[in-house]
Amino acid sequence: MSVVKSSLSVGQEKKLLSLFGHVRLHLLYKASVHGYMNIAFHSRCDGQGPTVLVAYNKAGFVFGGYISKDYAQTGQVINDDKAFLYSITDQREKPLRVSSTDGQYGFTDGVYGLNVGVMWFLNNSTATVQIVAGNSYTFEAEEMHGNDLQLTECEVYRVEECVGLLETPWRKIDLEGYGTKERLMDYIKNYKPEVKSVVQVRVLLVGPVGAGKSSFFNSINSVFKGHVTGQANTGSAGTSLTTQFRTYSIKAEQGGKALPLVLCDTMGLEEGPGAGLDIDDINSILKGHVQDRYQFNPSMSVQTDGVGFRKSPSLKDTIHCVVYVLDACKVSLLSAKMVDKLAAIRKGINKLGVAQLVLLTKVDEACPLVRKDLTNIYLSHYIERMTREVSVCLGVSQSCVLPVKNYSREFELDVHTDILLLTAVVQMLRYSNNYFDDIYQDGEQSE
Ligand SMILES: Nc1nc2c(ncn2[C@@H]2O[C@H](COP(=O)(O)OP(=O)(O)O)[C@@H](O)[C@H]2O)c(=O)[nH]1
Ligand SMILES: [Mg+2]
Repeated sequence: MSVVKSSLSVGQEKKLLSLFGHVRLHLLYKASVHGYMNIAFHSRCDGQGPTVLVAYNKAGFVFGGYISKDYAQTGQVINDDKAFLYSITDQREKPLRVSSTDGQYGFTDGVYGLNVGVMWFLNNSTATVQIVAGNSYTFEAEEMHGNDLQLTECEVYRVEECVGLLETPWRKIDLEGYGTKERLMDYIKNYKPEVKSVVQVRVLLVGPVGAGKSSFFNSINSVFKGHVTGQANTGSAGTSLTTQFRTYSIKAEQGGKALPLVLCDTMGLEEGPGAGLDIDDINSILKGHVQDRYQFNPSMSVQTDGVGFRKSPSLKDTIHCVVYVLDACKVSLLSAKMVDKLAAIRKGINKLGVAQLVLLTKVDEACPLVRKDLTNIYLSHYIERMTREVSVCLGVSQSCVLPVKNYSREFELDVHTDILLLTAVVQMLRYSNNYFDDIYQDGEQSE
């Protein structure tokens, strides 16, 4: 997935946020990525509730409008007493904020961009802001945009109220104390696959670059090591840091027995054809053809005569559970191409009957209440909504979505982080058992 990032500087974001109460901004649309096209704009922004449009020009102005009502392409004038226009520049300490002249008018809900009467963004799918005579909002052009109507970028963010926490948790799990952590660790250590020929469950982690696949392995390894370690390379480069297929065993304790679990880390999924992991690569991995340290070639599928290709894999070499790894902050930004790619992968996996789960990472970055206290995770409206969005987007049930926080900058373990990570592993083992049950029932078990 190309990572869609906000163009707001820290200072600009701070000024923009100062126009609202306690909110967070969620990037929905970015012209340089999705195009200055009305279709792209509306497919991402319609029906999203309160949004703010953020336009940038060469003169250094960041300006646009907030509306509290949906874009819906009704062609109607929408009354919105909360709507306002704003402008931010380095020269001004405080943003300029302009409410509509009559205190009622919000915008005209047409097919092109944001139309606030006097200014029309994305009119005719262009980067030029159209100025229309009128007095729906009154301001000095020089103050609003420095008379520069040619946009260098245009973004729309959903404005989300950070309302408190849910009264009852959306999922019940015991996050309290070391007893829970010990119990989960014991379950994992003592787990035995239902099929005798398999000693270790092989879990494949797939997802966009930067979603936290390598970090998840490092985090699980850390929990069992007793301190934070970083065996697999992690980072924030735009393209895959991991170009090898790696299979990681984890020791239950220093020098001890390996856990009944192998985490398989791959190159990231990327949008375009011929980039990142493709569907044929995944099929080869699923069927057990790809060995540890196989070197992927991002522009070529797995070669059947290549080094590291296993010609006749058995059940123990195949993948028993596929885990889609997605960044909770980017769920709404998954491109249509990425969603299609995931759907195609899922279709192939459905045929094989392999267990499928979703790991939702970076919950700490996605919700400030969770960042403050990880035990808020099952009380967070936002995380609950993200798990729902992911389940709809991938076509899996919500119970298959496992929110976690990986270790990324800490030195020391934290018991709540551990419990979430271990809970995810336990689910992977349980789902793998379902898969083995199916195989067993199909009479394919040889021993
Ligand atoms: N805050 C936070 N950062 C994370 C989390 N998981 C991963 N990261 C960071 O995200 C970046 C990409 O992670 P990485 O594991 O390399 O992604 P991969 O490409 O899927 O293997 C790294 O800088 C990690 O430290 C998480 O749960 N919380
Ligand atoms: Mg990686």
